[in-house]
Amino acid sequence: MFTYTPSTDVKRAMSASLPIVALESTVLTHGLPRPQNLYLARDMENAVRENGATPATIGFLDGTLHVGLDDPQLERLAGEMDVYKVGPRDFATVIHQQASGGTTVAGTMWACKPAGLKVFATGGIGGVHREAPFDISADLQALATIPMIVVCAGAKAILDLPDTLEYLETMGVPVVGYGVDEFPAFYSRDSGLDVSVNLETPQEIVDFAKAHWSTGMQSAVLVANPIPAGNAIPKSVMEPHIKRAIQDAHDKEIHGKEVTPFLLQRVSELTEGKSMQANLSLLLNNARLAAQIATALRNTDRRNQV
Ligand code: PSU
Ligand code: MN
Repeated sequence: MFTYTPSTDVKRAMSASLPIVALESTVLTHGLPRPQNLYLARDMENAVRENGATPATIGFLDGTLHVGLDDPQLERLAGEMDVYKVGPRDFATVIHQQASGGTTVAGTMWACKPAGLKVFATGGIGGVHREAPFDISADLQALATIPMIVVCAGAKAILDLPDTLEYLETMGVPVVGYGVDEFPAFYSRDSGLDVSVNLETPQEIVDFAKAHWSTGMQSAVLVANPIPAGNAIPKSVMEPHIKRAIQDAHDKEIHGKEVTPFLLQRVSELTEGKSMQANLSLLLNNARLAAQIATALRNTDRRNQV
């Protein structure tokens, strides 16, 4: 296993077996404009703390993988202009170049392996892109192979959601709706698509994940937590903006890892910032739920030990 540097808080939480929630950092470096990205990072960390867990925002600074960033480090990563978007294939690049970068969902999950972290909150996972069937986010590969509980608000609505769910089924990743039967679509609570199971409480999610892993399965459990109703934008309102943004990406010949950041930013412009507000709201909502799940997981492990 490779090495990582835990923050003081994370080290303390690890040695006392306290609940920890991993947080990604591509959303900071590539997903949101400044300075909202830094405010969001702090708000997510506070949301985790208020719900009884220790936040571990993960990212690379000068080639070192940090599991938990202290506030000056968070400020630095959120303020850097030219940093990498670090998926699994970019780990060697940033280590070799001693560079900095925000880890994607897949990159963050990979970093959680040596750190032994089991619960992770993000906004929306990557997936299969529309009209580009071979542009499949490495997030799906990570979900297929790393046993963690990942809390999201569904897959980003800019994606092909039916194909994304098909891929997750192929790879043996259960998709849990948190109190819902319908797979949420990031900005919207509706998608017309089914989850594989509807669970109502953090404890139920923990029991479900334990059952999943007791079978020897090594895949993640994906928890889809719908955006709070007050900040949701109906699918019918979002869809024309998303179509327009995808067309713009085509016209501008945006490819590869630039596609997702471009689409998120373009959709935010087209909705006059409403989609960004929705994005912030669902990120906090997921941080809260993940902290509750991490706490339930720790309590369950303690009970099982005695
Ligand atoms: N969710 C957000 N904003 C983001 C992302 C997710 O609300 O910026 C990031 C995540 O880090 C995710 C990445 O892993 O986008 C997916 O990128 P790609 O489609 O290139 O795999
Ligand atoms: Mn891609």
